[in-house]
Amino acid sequence: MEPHIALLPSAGMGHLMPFLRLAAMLASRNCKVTLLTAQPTVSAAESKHLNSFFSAHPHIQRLDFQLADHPSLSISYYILSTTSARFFSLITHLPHLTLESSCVNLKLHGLPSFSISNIPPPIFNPQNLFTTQMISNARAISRVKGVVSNTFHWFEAETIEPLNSGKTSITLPQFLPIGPFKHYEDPGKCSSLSWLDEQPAKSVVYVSFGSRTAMSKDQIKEIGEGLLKSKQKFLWVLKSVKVDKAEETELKELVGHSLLEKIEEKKQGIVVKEWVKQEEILTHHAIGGFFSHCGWNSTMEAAQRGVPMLAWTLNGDQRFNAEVVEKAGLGLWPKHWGWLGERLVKSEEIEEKIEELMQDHKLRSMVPKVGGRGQNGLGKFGGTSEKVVGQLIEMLKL
Ligand code: BUP
Repeated sequence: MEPHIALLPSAGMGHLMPFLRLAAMLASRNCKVTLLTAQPTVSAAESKHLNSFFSAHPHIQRLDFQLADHPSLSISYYILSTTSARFFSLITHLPHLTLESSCVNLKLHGLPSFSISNIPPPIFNPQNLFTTQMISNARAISRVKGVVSNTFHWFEAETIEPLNSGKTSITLPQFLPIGPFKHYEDPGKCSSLSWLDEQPAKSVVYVSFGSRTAMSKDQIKEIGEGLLKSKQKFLWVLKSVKVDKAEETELKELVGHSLLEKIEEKKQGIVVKEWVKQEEILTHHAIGGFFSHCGWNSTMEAAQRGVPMLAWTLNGDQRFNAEVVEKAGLGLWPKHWGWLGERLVKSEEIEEKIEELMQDHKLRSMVPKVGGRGQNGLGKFGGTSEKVVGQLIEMLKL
């Protein structure tokens, strides 16, 4: 008998998207899937995505879950980790760590070492709400049966192997890398794709810093000027508000009148502020590079398509993710740009790195290898991730 799997995503697009992909993946392998949808959702974008997902997947059951309810404890729990294996491995150890910002490196038994400067600053403050919640979640990890993750063995072997070796200083559940997640059918085409259709192959930089990043006007101006100076074509998705709220600011106000006029006049690129179909954009033949905040979903979307990345890590797990990108040969990471708001990154610095992203032969020859490895992971016969999916489904039947 096939297993019946209930999935419960937490709030935020960066969490919801991988859960929808996992739901579609398991349902396509004859599992019965129920998606518990926490109510109320935090944004209109989430409700819209859920509605279109359920109409495209009528065989997946929807169950609204009021946040005050408590699930039964008599069932087996698995976690879908929505970050890199590298950052997850740090989180698992948080309840047992005393972090000193004066140290350079952190060495946890059995795991590769971490640079202290890559750890998000709130983690050094035990009173911070984000930190207390992470520590409480980390304590619960030992009670789950397995940790499903949108990564693949080749991409993060140096972390995945020790996590499953039993040699870490704490006992951890099995880590199950089953990525890169494929995108599920979502009918309709977004307007920026028509502009891309007119551009030459691999000529356009796609610029997006995720759904939760609001930048200062000065920084937006430097990015715009830097893109123009680089002489590369660009498609720039710009957000002005944090945490998935509806975008109300006019584009002109967001970018600034004179910069927007300059962009329109030069016909070098387009700027949009609405939600785009990022996966379709990254698949488009005109895309030659991705200037990104290195959110883990975005990273995996670029990795599976072999799109070179320029990482600008703004907060959270992003520096850990960028380390993975850099080590795998998927992209560039100017570490000295710092966390968001730490300093103003000037247009000349952006220009220089965009040129390197689009023209560096060594980088551009390495990246297709990463894409090939990602595709192979989910190959029907012998793919490392495909084998783990089979193993997971067997575990779920028990
Ligand atoms: Br913006 C945007 N369209 O316009 P990450 C994002 N996405 O499809 P985040 C779109 O949202 P955290 C848009 O493809 C990815 O699947 C994108 O997740 C999609 O970043 C997802 O990359 C964004 O993990 O989350 O949302 O900043 O802050 O948790 O890293």
